[in-house]
Amino acid sequence: MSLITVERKILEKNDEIAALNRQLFRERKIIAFNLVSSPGSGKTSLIENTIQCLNHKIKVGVIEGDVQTNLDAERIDALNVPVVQIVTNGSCHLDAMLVRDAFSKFDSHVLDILFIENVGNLVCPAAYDLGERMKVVIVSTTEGDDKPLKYPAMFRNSEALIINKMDLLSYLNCSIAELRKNALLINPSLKIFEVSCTSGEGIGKWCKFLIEMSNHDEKQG
Ligand SMILES: Nc1nc2c(ncn2[C@@H]2O[C@H](COP(=O)(O)OP(=O)(O)O)[C@@H](O)[C@H]2O)c(=O)[nH]1
Ligand SMILES: [Mg+2]
Repeated sequence: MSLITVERKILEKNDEIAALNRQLFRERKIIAFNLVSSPGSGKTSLIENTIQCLNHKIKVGVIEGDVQTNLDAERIDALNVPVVQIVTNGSCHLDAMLVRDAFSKFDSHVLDILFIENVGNLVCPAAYDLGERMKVVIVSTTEGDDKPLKYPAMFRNSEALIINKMDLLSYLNCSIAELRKNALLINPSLKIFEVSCTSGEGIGKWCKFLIEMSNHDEKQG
């Protein structure tokens, strides 16, 4: 019983800080995306492709979350984009406090979009609000079409789904129709993008969506 109480307290504290993060992002007119997926599905590749596609027309900042190493931050830094690496030292997800501390290291007044790359797994990050505008779940074709059914919380809590590694589809036993059907069964309002970070297919459509979101926010003031 006490374990359950401790866990609830941790989540309550997290939600309090997440609400403050959300308020701060809104005040600074920054759209924050929490990118969640299993390891290797292409979160960092998607961020790299997006940065190149947006070509500094929209100012991007990145928070990288990993259990160990700053390898992903080095990839983003190579593109001359501000990046802060969080090393969780074993924890399987980011939390709102870690994001608050990482965000304080940016010159946040010059950012339009903040990508937060969460630790790779389809379970723990689903439970933690970071103050993001939306979670974006990435699934690659190599993972199969059943993942939405096996990890429903992640798909329920996300607003967009990126299906990555479309270039490999012909080698795999993965049905995009089935994957879409399973995802929409869990969350009928998911916006779905099919992309390949290797060929660049679909990245333009995804970036158009980001630009529209950003323009919409500008108009709302
Ligand atoms: N064939 C193919 N490989 C990809 C694609 N996107 C990413 N990869 C590869 O998948 C591996 C993991 O990608 P990464 O972006 O590091 O995944 P993360 O762990 O989710 O950040 C790397 O070797 C990438 O080059 C893709 O669209 N097609
Ligand atoms: Mg990565």
